[in-house]
Amino acid sequence: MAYELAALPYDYNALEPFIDTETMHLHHDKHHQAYINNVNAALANHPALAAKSVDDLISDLNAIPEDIRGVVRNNGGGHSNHTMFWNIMGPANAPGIGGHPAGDIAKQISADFGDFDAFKKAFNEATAKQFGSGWGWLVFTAGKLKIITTANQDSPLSQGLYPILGNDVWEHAYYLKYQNRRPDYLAAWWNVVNWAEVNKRFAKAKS
Ligand code: MN3
Repeated sequence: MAYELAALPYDYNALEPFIDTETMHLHHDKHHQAYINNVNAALANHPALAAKSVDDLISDLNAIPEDIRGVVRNNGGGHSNHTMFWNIMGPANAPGIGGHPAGDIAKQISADFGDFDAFKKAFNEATAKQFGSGWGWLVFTAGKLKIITTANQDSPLSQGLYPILGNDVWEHAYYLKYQNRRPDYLAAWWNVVNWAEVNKRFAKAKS
């Protein structure tokens, strides 16, 4: 079964003014679609691998033949990461979007980082420093939340870590609106985080 691009769970303009409509069209319709096309092409002669969910696929890179492993890591990672990314965001100013987190994730953030502002600062600083293209992530390991970054489209899943949330700092994610001002993009992004979805992912990370 070839992977397919799901529609965004909101309108292309729903994240304005924090993420602009044109960026959302290019990012979802062109970049995410390209990752899907590339991983599908790599798996064309590997039906058993293609039958896995993309998250299962990239959770076990050693199961992938060496001649396609790099392509699958990059493009399967791209598909998984962007699927997560669209779903942990929501329409700006809608209830439960942006602002302060609620629920279990709010309590765990307070326990591990002191408060939400300290957590945001730590996440933004770590992610701003990711050299070149990559992602900033929140994971749960050894009973604690941890901020990590990865290069390229590498997923925490490939390290045995379930991503609770992640922000894309490839230039394609922000350059049209923010140009070289990655820290401004990082600061604005929190306005569109869907905390209900993040709480769901936190529950899964703990299970
Ligand atoms: Mn991207």
